[in-house]
Amino acid sequence: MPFNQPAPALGNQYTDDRALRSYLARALPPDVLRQIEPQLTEMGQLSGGPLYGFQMADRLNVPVHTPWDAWGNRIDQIEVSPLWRAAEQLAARHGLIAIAYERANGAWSRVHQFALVYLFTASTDVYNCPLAMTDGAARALSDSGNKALTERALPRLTSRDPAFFWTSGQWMTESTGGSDVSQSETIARQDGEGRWRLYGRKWFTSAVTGQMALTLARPEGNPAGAKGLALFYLEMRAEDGRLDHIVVHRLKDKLGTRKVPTAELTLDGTLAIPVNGLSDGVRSIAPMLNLTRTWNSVSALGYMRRGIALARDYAKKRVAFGARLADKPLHLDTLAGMQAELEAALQLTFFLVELIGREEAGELTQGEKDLLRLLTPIVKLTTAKQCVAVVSEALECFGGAGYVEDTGLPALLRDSQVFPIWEGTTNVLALDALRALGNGMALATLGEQLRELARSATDARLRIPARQTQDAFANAIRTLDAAAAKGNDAVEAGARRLALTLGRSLSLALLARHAQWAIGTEHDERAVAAALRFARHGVDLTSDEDSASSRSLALD
Ligand code: MFK
Repeated sequence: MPFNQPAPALGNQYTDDRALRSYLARALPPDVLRQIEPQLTEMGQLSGGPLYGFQMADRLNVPVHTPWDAWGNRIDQIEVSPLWRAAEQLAARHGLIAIAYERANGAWSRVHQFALVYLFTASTDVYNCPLAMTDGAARALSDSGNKALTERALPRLTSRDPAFFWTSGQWMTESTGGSDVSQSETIARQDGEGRWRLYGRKWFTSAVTGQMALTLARPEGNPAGAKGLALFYLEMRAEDGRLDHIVVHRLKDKLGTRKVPTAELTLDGTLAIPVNGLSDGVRSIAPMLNLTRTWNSVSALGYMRRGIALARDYAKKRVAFGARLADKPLHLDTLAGMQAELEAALQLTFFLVELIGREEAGELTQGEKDLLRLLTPIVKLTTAKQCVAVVSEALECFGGAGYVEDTGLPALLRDSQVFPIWEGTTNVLALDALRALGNGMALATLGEQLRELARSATDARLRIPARQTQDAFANAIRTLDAAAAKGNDAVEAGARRLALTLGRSLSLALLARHAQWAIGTEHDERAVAAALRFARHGVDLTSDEDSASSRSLALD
């Protein structure tokens, strides 16, 4: 027999995940952890066992769009892959949306939900996409105060019964662009009976298999720009079961997320109901955007973890140059760097998740609300960038095998590349973070938070990283002030560096706080090693690049 490299395998993705378990042990009240741990263990077993096997077997399946039936009727039937069909059932049964709305564990319910999502996500080929939008729709409807729509849709969006469960689309992107939503061309017009009907082309309607969608449209006669858009609720199918004046043109041929049926479609008189008045649709859809961005962050964590879990297992099996990779100092050094990024991202993302849970439980101060608004784009853009880098490194850990499709590894990288794009690119979110600075309350609260976190890291080894977070924050403020003195171009040019500096500084401060807890409570030094390593990767990206010289460098 010729020699074959051993394939990587996964164990229980919850019990094997020290960083997640340690975080939950610190953050959650013990009775909450005791109560939810069996669900986490079950999801970890599913995710690393049968679902992972299913995913590999389902690898080549993609959604199929059948526009016409044999008799010439327009049907626009979309068949998703077997894995996706199973994922929908599992998501409902495990309460991946429901948990957040049942709120059985009060403010901790979001941590409960997103810990399960983190375990679920990398084994279900981006089924997190329709789930994110479903959660976002449930939240936007709840926030809207529209009692009739909430009563109609919320029980379905939050159901644990797969037969009753609905998923929702979020249709914002038009061919005028995914970022500048204000240019949307879809028109809302009242018919003879006073019902609103939508006319326009939606260009990136992910998860078109949902039963409903929230979408933006401009009521006829409204002014141009974002303010003139309104948020509408629509159901995909009319009472006869046919698509309601919706024509699906085609599914996108995308770099990754190939299981996601992302469609181009035309609305040609689709019935719709205004969610919250006839203007200010961007403001009304913002709760949905903020939640889907949080799903994006949690999913980025899930993909990082998957890449590392596979690379670790392989390192223990693969022998090269006379020893296992797990015994090679340079390979270990590489894996340690990846793990440090994951641990920092995990602390950061779940800090955001805790804020959302406390917001929904009515526990946030105004300063914390402003902080939540600021951190949502920052956490999304920070973790998305980390994910692409870590997953790319994970593929490299397999050498050529990481570049071969039927290992399943290349799909991980292709799917990861959606995270910095979906729900707002890095630059668009960096600009959103600038807007969220508002009157300065968010930055003041962040500064106070960083100081408190630094004070909690008392171990001598953690003093340097703790100091580093303080210095980076101070430097970020100085750079922002200096840019503001130069004008808007300078502020805008530095927005990404500012956002990443704030994101990485807070990650490090949270990781240092956690490391202090882990040495004291678990007698485990590994979070300290993660903090020191992450600190060496750098947290301060500020610089006062000259925007005029950037312009000539970029374009000539
Ligand atoms: C997983 C499978 C994926 C498959 C492939 C997907 C590929 C990608 C497909 C896509 O196209 S994803 C792209 C999705 N699009 C976005 O995420 C939108 C990105 N753009 C933004 O986020 C812009 O910042 C935004 C459209 C929101 C800005 O629009 P405007 O027209 O400049 O609005 P403006 O004036 O900033 O905000 C209007 C109101 O909303 C303001 O409130 P007021 O009316 O009270 O002043 C804002 O404060 C509020 N607002 C905006 N963003 C908010 C927000 N409020 C809370 N949170 C936010 N994030």
